[in-house]
Amino acid sequence: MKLLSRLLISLLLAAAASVHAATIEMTVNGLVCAFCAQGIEKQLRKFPATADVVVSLEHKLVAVALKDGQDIADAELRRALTNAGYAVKSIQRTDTPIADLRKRVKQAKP
Ligand SMILES: [Cu+2]
Repeated sequence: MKLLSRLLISLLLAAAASVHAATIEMTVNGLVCAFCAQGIEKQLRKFPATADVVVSLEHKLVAVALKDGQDIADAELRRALTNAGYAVKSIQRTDTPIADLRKRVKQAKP
């Protein structure tokens, strides 16, 4: 019985996690300096759904943490980055906490 309820709880947690992505990870070309990174971060923080932003030049990574239950449409993300002068190569929604991404880009080279 204990095992069954534990199984049920883990299934529920897995279902809840898949419903809303916490993080949007984007691969962006054209990032060359810290000034680019700052500009992108500023653009993305304008979205009301943005909770946090991580930009890594080395990894060509731009990540946005979303506020609970909120989202930003792909078209809006592309528009913001294209207007700032960068090319979005991919947009991926993940459950990776932004703190983990921040740690990953600080530690590892791509
Ligand atoms: Cu730059």
